[in-house]
Parts: sequence; structure tokens; C-alpha cells
Amino acid sequence: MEYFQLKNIPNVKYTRKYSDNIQYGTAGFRTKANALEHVLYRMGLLAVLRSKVKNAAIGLMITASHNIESDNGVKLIDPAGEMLEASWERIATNLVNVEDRNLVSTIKHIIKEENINMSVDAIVITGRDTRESSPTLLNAAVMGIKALYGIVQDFGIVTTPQLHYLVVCTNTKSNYGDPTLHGYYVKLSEAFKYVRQKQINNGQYVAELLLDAANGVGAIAVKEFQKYLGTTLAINIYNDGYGKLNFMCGADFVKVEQVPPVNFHVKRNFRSVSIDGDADRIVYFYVDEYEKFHILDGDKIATLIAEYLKELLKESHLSFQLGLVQTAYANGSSTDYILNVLQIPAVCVSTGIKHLHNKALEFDIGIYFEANGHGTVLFKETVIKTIKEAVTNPERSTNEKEAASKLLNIINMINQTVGDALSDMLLVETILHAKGWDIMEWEKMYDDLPNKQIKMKVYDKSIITTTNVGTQCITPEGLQDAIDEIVSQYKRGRCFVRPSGTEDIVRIYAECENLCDLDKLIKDVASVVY
Ligand code: NG1
Ligand code: ZN
Repeated sequence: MEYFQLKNIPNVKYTRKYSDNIQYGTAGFRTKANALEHVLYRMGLLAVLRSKVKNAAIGLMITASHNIESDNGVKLIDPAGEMLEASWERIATNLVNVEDRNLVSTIKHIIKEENINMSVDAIVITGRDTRESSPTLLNAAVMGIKALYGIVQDFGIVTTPQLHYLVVCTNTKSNYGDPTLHGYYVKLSEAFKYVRQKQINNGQYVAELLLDAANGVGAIAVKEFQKYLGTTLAINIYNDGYGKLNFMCGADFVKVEQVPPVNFHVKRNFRSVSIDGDADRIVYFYVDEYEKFHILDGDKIATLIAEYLKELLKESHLSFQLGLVQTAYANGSSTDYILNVLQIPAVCVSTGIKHLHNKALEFDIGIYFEANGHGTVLFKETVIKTIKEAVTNPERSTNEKEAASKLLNIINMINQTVGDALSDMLLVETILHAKGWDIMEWEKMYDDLPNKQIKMKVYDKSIITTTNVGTQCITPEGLQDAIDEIVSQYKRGRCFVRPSGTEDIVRIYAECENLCDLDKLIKDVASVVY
């Protein structure tokens, strides 16, 4: 393409109206929705360039996940479902922040530097959450995509994991699944129903749960799932879209506040779940007969999955290298359990799904979960091939073949393209069903250390910089020493401070052996952050 065809760029409607710089952060660009139109237009342009470079379809998702309704955001999804490559995050940040008069020259520069063949067709697969601002932002992105002659395949309102799935299926030409929403629901629900077969309840396990959908897109997806699941799982949905998005509900609220969501009919000792605003996170919880709240978070989900996979591998006499990837927000007890009881390697990486996903790819079977409930399991192609062979191998015993067949169905139930609240829910339900467990039985796997997370507004969060997967402050000088001094006074104490990559706040996480010490520990640390 000759450069003169860039003459309609920038589009007058989408000029840069804000002078503040914005960063491609933990999950793309996120800020107040009304400051994002030019960002979406430019990300549309960039998605086309990325698609041409990779000669594959690229995803563009409009969401701000668990953030408040007035925020919004955008992220690009690479061809195999991964988050955008780090070097392109820098390109994106630069492109979004340049002056309008430098936009064309910046595009030309990217084309030259990345050696982009502009004659290659570009496909951008778009999706959005239920936020009021999302349609306007989608229009801006589409204008950007069309300005560089890209092809738009819009799937409308979808969950973030559904969009990852659609990108992967489009690029792998049906190897992973059918690139439609129907294909997504069929793939996951058929595998779920097959494992359960005719026996819907088992032991203490009852096939019914309460679900808080955060008033987000997850409510739409769950209702759709219900059609495919039939009577195999009864899901009672609360916060299904009529209330305010993520307001006192959803997985982030329940995990951080450690209380049930609003507008939720709590049933004592009853299995309940909360998903977040774009349905990529899930936590389980229940309230006991003494009104005590119990949370079973991403760590508990990861350990449950790891233990079950280990059992199935043993039963099928298959041997693969299992690994579990966490972040520093993982409860210390979960890491001890993984290392000492499950005897599986546990690796800690920086916050943000891309770090977990990339690390998990290093194992034959890599399980990754953030404590907030965002995670999935990745199986190497060679592993899947071996399991498939085991299912039909006449030299194997019936037991071995059955275990291998269960493994295969579990693989089909998992959205390997990214953490997916609904796929994770089907997986947890399958495991609890297989074990005949209720939620109390599952909780007994290990006891969480008392823990707390708070958000702090500071004048400028960029003053705090960190190292060692976000657990040690480098600046401001002296801050880490002060934190270490406080933490050393608490038994099994651990506390760290890092600036959020998705909100204009600083996060403080603390855990220690005694619940009665926890508030003091976190308050003392908060007082030195000011
Ligand atoms: P930040 O805001 O950078 O802490 C949060 C979550 C991440 C990840 C992203 C994207 C915590 C402590 N942090 O990132 O794990 O999920 O949002 O949604 O939960
Ligand atoms: Zn989310």
C-alpha cells in the first residue's frame, strides 16, 4: 500500500482530546470511558498492523472487567489467544499518545520498523462487554480498522474468554473448535455432560449452585449455557444485569471484601459463586450456620484441579510434568500445600495473566491461577496426543482407559485460550461431582492464612516502583526497609505494596498466622506508604 492512502488519518471525529499519557497496562488500556475514543480509534489502526505482521486474525476486546461502570478499556489478543506481545505494548503506548499531527508518521514508522507487508489482508475480531460506553468505543475501533482497510468480524456482546476462544478457532481453522459462540457452548457443555452422564448428584455433591454475575456480560453467557446444560446443573443467577455493574458484587468485590455480594439470596452452607464483569474470573464462597463467610478463591480452585489431574494421571498410568503458576497474592498456605502435599512445582510470577500464561506453557500440563480467580490449565499438544492414544489403546486396562477418557473430556471442557470463569466453573463442578464433595469438604484441603488486601489512593502511584515479581519496593527509598521492619514482628507475616496496573491506586496485601494481628499489620504498612 502506498502511504498516500493514509490521507484520511487522523479522523477528525477521533482526535486526541486529552493530553495525559496513557499506558498499555496489566490488561491493555483502561481509564474513564470518556477519555478513550481516540485510543480505540488508534487501537483499531494498530490491530490491522498487528494482523498483517502475524498474517492472522487479531482480537480486540472492549472491557474494563471488574472496574466501575464509568471506566472502560481495550486490549488486543494475539493469534494464539495470548495477550499482545510485550514489544507491541510499547508500540501501542507510543501510538496512542502521539499528537494527531504525528499519527501518520508514527504509522509509517511502525510499518517500516516492523517490516509490514501492507498487501496482506487483515482481520480483526471484535467484541465488547455490556458497558453503556462500549458501542461508541466499538464504532471508534471499527473506524480505525477500516481506515487501514482491515476486515472487521464483530461478535457483539461477548465475555473476554469467548473472544479469546473465537480468535484461536478462527486462526486454527477448527482444530481447537468451531469459531462461533454456538461452537463454544457446545464444546464445553458436551464435555461436561459426558463426564457426568446420567448420575447428576453424587455423595455430598448436589448439582445446584447460586451464581452472582456482577451485572455483567457473564449473566448473558450463563443464561445461554443453561440451554446447553439442560438439567445437568441448576444455576440460580443473581445480579443478572439489572443492577449496577460490579457495584458491591462480582468476583473482585467478594474476594477483596470477603463478604457475599448484594442482592444475593444467601443459603447456609450452600455452594455459591461470583464471576466478574467480563466473566474471566471466578471465586466460590459460602456462609455457614454461624453467619461466617468462607471464600474458596483462585488458589483453592488451582489446588483442587492440580490434585484431581494428578489422580487421573496416576489412574491412567500416564506420566507428565505438572506445574502450578501463581502470583505473590497467592495465600502462603496454598503454596505450602502444592509443594509439600501435592509435591508439584509451584512458580511465582509477576501479576498479570500474560506472565502466568507464558510460564505455564513451560510445563507438559501447566495450571495457572491468580488468587482473584483468573486462571486455566494448558496442555501441550504432545500430551493431548498421548492421552488420545491411551483412550483407544487395546493393551491398556479398562480403568486406565476410563481415566484417560475422563482426562480428554476435561481438556475439552477447559478454555485453554485464557482464564474463563464459566469453563472453570464447569471444571470445578466436575471435580466436586467426581469426588462426591460439598463445598465444606473441598475447603478442608488446607486452611488459608488470614489475609487482607486494600487499595490506597496516593498522589502519584508511579513513585512506587517494584522488583522481585512486585513484592519488593525499589522506590521511594527506605519504604521497603520500613515494610520489612513491620512484617518481621508477625508470625508467618508477609506483606507487599505495588502500584496497580489497571486502576489509579496502590495495592497492599498482607497475611499472617493470627487473624487478630492482620488489621494492625496492614494498617502499619499503609501508614509508611503515605
Ligand atoms: P492490577 O490492577 O495490576 O493489580 C488486577 C489484578 C490482576 C489482573 C488484572 C487484570 C489483583 C491483585 N490484580 O491487576 O491479577 O487480573 O487486574 O484484570 O487481583
Ligand atoms: Zn475480568
